[in-house]
Parts: sequence; structure tokens; C-alpha cells
Amino acid sequence: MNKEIKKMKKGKYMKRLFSGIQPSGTIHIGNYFGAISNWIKLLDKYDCIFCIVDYHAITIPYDKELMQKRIFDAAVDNISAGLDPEKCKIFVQSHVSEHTELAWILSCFTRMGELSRMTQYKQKSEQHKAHANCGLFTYPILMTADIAIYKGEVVPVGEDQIQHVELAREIIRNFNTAFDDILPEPSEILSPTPRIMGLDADNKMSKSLNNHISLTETDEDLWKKLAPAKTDTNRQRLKDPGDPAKCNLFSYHKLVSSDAELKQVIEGCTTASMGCFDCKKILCKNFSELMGPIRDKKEKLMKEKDYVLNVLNESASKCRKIAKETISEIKGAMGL
Ligand code: AQP
Repeated sequence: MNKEIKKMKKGKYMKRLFSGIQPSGTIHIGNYFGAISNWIKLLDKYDCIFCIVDYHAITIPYDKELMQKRIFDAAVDNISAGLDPEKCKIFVQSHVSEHTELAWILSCFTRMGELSRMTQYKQKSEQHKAHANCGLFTYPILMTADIAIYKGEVVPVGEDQIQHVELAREIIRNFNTAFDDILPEPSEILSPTPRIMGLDADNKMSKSLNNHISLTETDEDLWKKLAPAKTDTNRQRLKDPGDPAKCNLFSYHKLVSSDAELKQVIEGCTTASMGCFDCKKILCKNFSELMGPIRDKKEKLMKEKDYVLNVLNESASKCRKIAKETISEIKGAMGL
């Protein structure tokens, strides 16, 4: 039996939740609706640890001059979106070295065949052919260590990460079978919208595919992205009716538009009484309403650099304490 690691929060025992985000570019609405919005809902239910996973971000080519800015921006975007630092820990992965120490240990419990089945590895090694490296291949082991070092029990992620959480369970099961049942097997939690497609309508929205809408886009940039975005290809002319089910932008409408607006858009599209331009204008307004308060909070936080850095440092020091306890328990069990 796994030992249940739970923490007292407001007089109640809570399971530990872990999730991460890469500082590999602008946080986008795919990250928000696939993961971050769910993280916010779970803040009061779990003992939450969120990690800006910079070691994961170096598995693909990156600009070293931009890294610290991207880490800082990721922290600001997440806090602005609603990750209240009073209710969770938010820290940077490379600030707690036990993650990589445990990753090495867990690599000895991971089969090469399992790693080579990972869809993300196949896609990213294809996308970055000249840079397909061992770190990209062993990415899921580090992710397993990220979760296991805190004995994380639940992992809220987007659909693209389910396969990695499944592998994490298997790696941890292999470890537990060989030694004491030290590590809990984590379960994924999905948001109601676990896969947001990119503006290209062909791939999932991604930081590195340049098909994203940033979470803090200005109104002007928002419109620049939505105006030329693909809709149902049947709508060549204004009088051609369309099918919202075949329109990528309708999937965005479902994220932010009211029931009445959805009805209006369906009717307008299927009877050709509304053009794509007007449909996009409604969408643009609704995204802007979602982003407005996040942009305002971000503007304020960008001027409070010390506060943000303090949140990251304090969280890292609390996480380091937990990580040291886990690694020492693991080494003891392994005879190291
Ligand atoms: N399009 C998406 N739809 C739903 N969820 C998504 N997530 C990412 N894209 C979508 C979820 O967001 C969390 C953080 O993701 P990440 O930054 O750690 O890694 P990622 O999945 O690789 O995100 P990107 O944007 O595609 O980054 P790059 O281009 O750098 O690889 C995760 O829970 C993820 O599932």
C-alpha cells in the first residue's frame, strides 16, 4: 500500500497536487483552458505545488538571453490568471536540485521501449530534428521525478500529457515493486476542455508552433490573430451557409461566449445571415473580457518584481525541504 501523504489545510487533510508549465514562450489560452483554469479551481481542494519547469524547456533549442524573462513572465501570467500564492507553492524546477537526482534514480526503473512510444517525443524530435537529444527522450522520467519528489497524488494536465502521467504511474510502480511502497501512483485530472486547437486548426495550440493566442494579448493583437483565422471552408462567400461543428473558431466560442451568443452564432452561420467577420468580432470581445482583468493584474505585478521573486524563492525553499525528505527516504530504502 502506498503511504498516503496528506497535508493539513484549514483543518482538513488534503492530497498533494503537482503540475508544471514550461517557460518556453508565451502562456496561451490552450495552457489556460487545458490546465491553469483547472489549477485555480483546485486550489482549495488540494495541497498544491506548481512548478515552472525550466529543465524541461531546455530539451528544445532556446535563447539563453530570454530564459530568465520567460520564467518571470510564466510566474506573473500564472499569478495574474488566479494562482494565488497564499494558497499554493509556485517555484522554479532548477532551484530544487533533488528533481534531477530522483530522475537519475527513476531512469533505472524505466524501459527504453516505453519512452520510445511517447507521442510527444515522436512529434518534438521530428519538429527539432537537428536537436533530437537524450533529454527530449527522457523528458517523461524527469516529469515523473517532479511529481514523485513531492509524493504528488493528482496531476491536472491537458490531454497531451495523459500519456506521460500514465508512464509516471508505471515507473513508480516499478520502483515500488523493487523497494518499499514509498511513492504514490499519481492520477491525472483533466479540465472540461483538455485539448485546445491552434489558430492553424490542424495542431494543438502550442507555444513553439506559433499558432497560439496569448493569455494577455492586447485587443489590437487579438484582432490581428482572429481576423485572418481559418473558419469552416464552406463559407467562401457571405451567402454560403456554414457548419459551426467544422469551424475551429466555434470551439473557441464555446470557451468564452454566453449561451445566447452561441445560439446567435449557430443560427447566423447555418443560415448565412451572419458573416465570419461579425462572428469573429463577438469572439474577440469575449476573449478581451476574459483577458482584461488578467492583463491589469499582470501590468501591476510587472512593477512588483521583488514580490514575484520572493514568492518563487519562498516556495522553492519549502519545496526543497519536502524534496530532501523524500530523496533521503528513497536512498535509505535503496541501500544508497
Ligand atoms: N493546446 C492545449 N490544450 C489543452 N491543454 C494544453 N496544454 C498545453 N497546450 C495545450 C497544457 O498546459 C500545461 C502546460 O503545458 P507545458 O507548457 O508544460 O507544455 P506543452 O504541453 O508542451 O505546452 P506547449 O504550449 O505546447 O509548449 P511547447 O510548444 O513549448 O511544447 C500542460 O498541462 C499541458 O497539457
